[in-house]
Amino acid sequence: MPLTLKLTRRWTDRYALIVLSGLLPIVLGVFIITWQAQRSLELLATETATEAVRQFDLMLDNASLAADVVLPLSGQDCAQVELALRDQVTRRPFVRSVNLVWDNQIYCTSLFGSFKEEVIPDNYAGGALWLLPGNPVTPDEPLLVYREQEDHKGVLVSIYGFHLVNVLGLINQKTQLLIQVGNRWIDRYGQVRDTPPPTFAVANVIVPSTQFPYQVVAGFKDGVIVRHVLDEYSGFIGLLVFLGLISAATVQRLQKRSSAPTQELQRGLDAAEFIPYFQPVVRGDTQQWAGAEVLMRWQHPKEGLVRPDLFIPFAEHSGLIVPMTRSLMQQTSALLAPHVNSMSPGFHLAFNITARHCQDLELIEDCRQFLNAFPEGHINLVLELTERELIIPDKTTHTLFAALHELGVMIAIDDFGTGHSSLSYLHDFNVDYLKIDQSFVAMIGADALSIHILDSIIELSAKLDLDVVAEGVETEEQSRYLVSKGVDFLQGYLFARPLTAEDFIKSLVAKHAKPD
Ligand code: G
Ligand code: G
Ligand code: MN
Repeated sequence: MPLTLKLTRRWTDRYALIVLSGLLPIVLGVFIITWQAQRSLELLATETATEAVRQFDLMLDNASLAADVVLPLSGQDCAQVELALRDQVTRRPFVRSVNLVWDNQIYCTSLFGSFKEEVIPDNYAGGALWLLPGNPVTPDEPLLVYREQEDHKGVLVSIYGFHLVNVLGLINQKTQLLIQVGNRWIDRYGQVRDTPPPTFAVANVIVPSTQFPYQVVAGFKDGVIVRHVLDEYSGFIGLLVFLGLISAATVQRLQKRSSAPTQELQRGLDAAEFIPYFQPVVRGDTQQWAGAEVLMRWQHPKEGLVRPDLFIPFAEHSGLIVPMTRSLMQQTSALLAPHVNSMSPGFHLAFNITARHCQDLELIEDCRQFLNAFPEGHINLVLELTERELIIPDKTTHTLFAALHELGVMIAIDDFGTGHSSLSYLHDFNVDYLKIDQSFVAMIGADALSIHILDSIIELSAKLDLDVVAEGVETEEQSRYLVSKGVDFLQGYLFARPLTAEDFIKSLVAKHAKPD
């Protein structure tokens, strides 16, 4: 059943739209928050690393000062300078030991006095810094050694690793930090490693010192953004959810409102509130009833009788116009078939159709059923196509109009002169009648210039061999003029207003009994 399928799809589409409109503010908001969180974490990492570099530079400044003081003493006898070395250790914060070097040999230390050990310059990053996990004196205590060298003279100043670890752990608990010296690094857990240092998953930042050959790496572990967002923006997330709900509710209400006219039309259709009115069309020469145009009215339970201009556009938009016209045709045949003898053979019954009717072939069956209700050939079924909305000829319309023609259905162009149909259009749709729009009829007696337009339309239809119906005939003068121009059929208040079925049938029967 295609109808149910269509309805189901529409329902899910509508549901999806509501969900989407609810999610949109949340997704957008979370996207912005995440971006913001990423940026603020990058900022925090940079600040933390920069602060760490400042602190390490401060420690190394002390080492450098101590080295500057004792470097000139290198080469002198250890016993004579030993005290000067110890003096620096006491004086300079962070400094653990000061050692004198001659020709890359340690020969005097603040700790032991005379001493002998080789210095391997390649161990030192930039020739100046060496990070080591411990030395023979304290094998488990990391050390940072600062080296100065001038010709044969040299100084090594060691700094407690404890101070480094302290800085790495204390500046900012949230940020992961490590200091890298050459190919070795140490983090807050105090282990010196010589594997490549880790790259942090979030906001990995590297800040090198401008004074000494080392760098600090900062960043965060995976998952920190989610935690950061939850910690810092939980109120905002609540607001986003609230906005999402409002947005979804608004869309739902708008949808309800936009589907309200359609629902109301459907209800009217189910309740058979769309009923036919009939406006007679008379012959130009004899003024006898030649047929009638069927006009739809909405017998609304609250609004009363509603004119079609007010609801046809909605009916067309929703596609309900097709079942509504079908209902109109069924009611008309049921009402008029019993009185077929009061209608002369060839009596016209005209229905208005729209572009929507021309999108598929359903109309053929509706017309066949209508004609089957009457004795064969007695009734001329006319379909009026308004010129205001052009139908694009394609395979479907071609099949449709060929089949209608086959059935003997006639086609009239309604409101002719107000649109823009080309001559090929008249040919494509097998047009039999032109209905001249009432605005042109109203020009009769008004001014001489505009009457030429009316004349031209009448002449054109004669040349094209099309019958003409003039609409909106309200005065005797208009009627006379149109007849003098050879217009075949007239319709308008002068002859009859649109009538209820009851009045129309009454007149029809009376006219038949006593033809005028
Ligand atoms: O009926 P009334 O005289 O108010 O007509 C107003 C407009 O509504 C006219 O343009 C007429 O063509 C259109 N109309 C009336 N009945 C129908 C109908 O059954 N179907 C369509 N599509 N238009 C109609
Ligand atoms: O389908 P169409 O657009 O032709 O619809 C005819 C419209 O013209 C309907 O609204 C009908 O009520 C209206 N009508 C019919 N006769 C007259 C008339 O003599 N004068 C005016 N003003 N309107 C008319
Ligand atoms: Mn019409």
